[in-house]
Amino acid sequence: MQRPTVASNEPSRAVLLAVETNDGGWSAQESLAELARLAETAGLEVVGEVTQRLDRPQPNSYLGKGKLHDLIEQKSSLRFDTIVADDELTPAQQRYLEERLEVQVLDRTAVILHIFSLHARTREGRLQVELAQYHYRLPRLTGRGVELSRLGAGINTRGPGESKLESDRRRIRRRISELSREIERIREQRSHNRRQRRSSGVPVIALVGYTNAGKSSLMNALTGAEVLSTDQLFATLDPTTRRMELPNHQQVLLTDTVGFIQKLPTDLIAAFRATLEEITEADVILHVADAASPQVDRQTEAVEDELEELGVANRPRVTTLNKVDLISAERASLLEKWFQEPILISALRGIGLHELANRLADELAVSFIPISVQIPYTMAEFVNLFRSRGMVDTEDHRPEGTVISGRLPAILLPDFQRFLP
Ligand SMILES: Nc1nc2c(ncn2[C@@H]2O[C@H](COP(=O)(O)OP(=O)(O)OP(=O)(O)O)[C@@H](O)[C@H]2O)c(=O)[nH]1
Ligand SMILES: [Mg+2]
Repeated sequence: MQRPTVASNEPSRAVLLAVETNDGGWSAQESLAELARLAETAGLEVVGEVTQRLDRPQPNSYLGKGKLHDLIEQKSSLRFDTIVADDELTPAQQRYLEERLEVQVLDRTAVILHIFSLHARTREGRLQVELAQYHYRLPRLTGRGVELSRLGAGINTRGPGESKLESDRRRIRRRISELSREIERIREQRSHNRRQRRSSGVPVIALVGYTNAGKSSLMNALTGAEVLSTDQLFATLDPTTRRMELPNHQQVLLTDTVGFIQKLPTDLIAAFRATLEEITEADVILHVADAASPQVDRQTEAVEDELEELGVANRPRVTTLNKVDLISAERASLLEKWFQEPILISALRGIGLHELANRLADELAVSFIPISVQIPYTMAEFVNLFRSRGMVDTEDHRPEGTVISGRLPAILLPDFQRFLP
């Protein structure tokens, strides 16, 4: 499924393309710098960049015709064999660029998918990436085949292009449904494991953050785990969970998983649904922001958008500003105002970790909501759930059922709503 030229030994020479839209978000320059890092992580050699100011990308050609003409002029001097657009290209844009420039045409999504395929370690991770790649490829499979099939239809024949295209499509659709079934099986296994973890009564804290913010480094610093942490985008794909003891001796589980990035297509997030459920079921979200990144504010917006998308924007949250060893005191105090009660840490140098652990303990305590419920004897499993996941103050056995007063993690409240007096 990989585009062979990306994976071959000679690195492809790539020119990056971006449209500056003035939408108040990332500047094209910043976004291109990030795309360059993505491209390099994917094994491409970046040999040039082109940006153009437009209201929006051209529907058929992405960049304007004049810019493309300039680019064609530069083909022999830059010797590029690949272009990478900073936005997801429509199949029509991709086809047009391929025909005009006669080079490999990639976009941000294709590059991210390629990195994912290089970094997936577990069977689940690999299946999810493969599924996302097929979803990406299916509408783009047309290529020249579309013209052939259109021509063929006109004179009522079935050209070789069409039948090949159709059989490729069928094969991909079949594989997509196989993969979806398999991933669903793994997802059930994962949610079974999660339920078991839950019934063990240990709260879960999920690390989230922009890619390269230092989630895995923090995981390692807090738990002694040995998750790979490197100066690369999307070093981590597969989730890892480790036990950790807070200063009040409370045991918690810490989960490290895939990072976020701006312009991450929803399809891609959907493919990682099973993995991201580790986040959606956490009691507390531990956001790691990279204080040393000049784009930390926009990176945080991208993270907020994803958390919103995952439906966990209101989950109890602790925010850390990582890599404070790299920033000045002035910048630190500025950032402290911008974020909500952040904890300044350095995962690498071990700064602020004790304060962080204390804050996590506090947050877990307040994320437990006081509640009194009456549970009928026919639904005794909820009594067990309360005992294992909540904190019971009093438990009383009455004719109508078990009356429990105590505190429950906010995330479990909906399950107990029906037992309110
Ligand atoms: N100076 C400094 N570097 C840090 C700190 N924490 C992490 N890093 C570096 O930042 C880079 C990224 O760290 P990771 O822990 O891999 O980041 P991540 O958030 O897990 O990234 P992905 O898994 O790729 O999304 C590595 O080179 C780390 O050594 C810190 O506190 N100070
Ligand atoms: Mg990581």
